[in-house]
Amino acid sequence: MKIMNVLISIVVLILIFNAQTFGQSDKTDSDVDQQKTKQVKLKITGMTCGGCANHIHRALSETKGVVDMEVKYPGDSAIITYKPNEIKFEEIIRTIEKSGYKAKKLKS
Ligand SMILES: [Cu+2]
Repeated sequence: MKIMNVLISIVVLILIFNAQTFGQSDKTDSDVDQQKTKQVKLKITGMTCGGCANHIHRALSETKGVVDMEVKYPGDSAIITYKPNEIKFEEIIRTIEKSGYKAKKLKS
């Protein structure tokens, strides 16, 4: 029974240690937030209702490196703010295509 207690303490210690390292990496993430972002305008095709816009919005908001997004329906366009050091423009396009729509860059 004593061994069980020791084991549990070790597991708890490991958990606390991991939580702290995660906390630290969060800090460095917010440092990255200070870095410059890029904004791109996209023409999106294939949206047929507001739900489609929500669908794309959700896919993008779950994508690392995408800071802000505005998907317009009607209007069939999107304005994406992203961190070029975390995500490539092509990956954003691919994310939208994976959701079932087509996207291409609009001249700004
Ligand atoms: Cu729809």
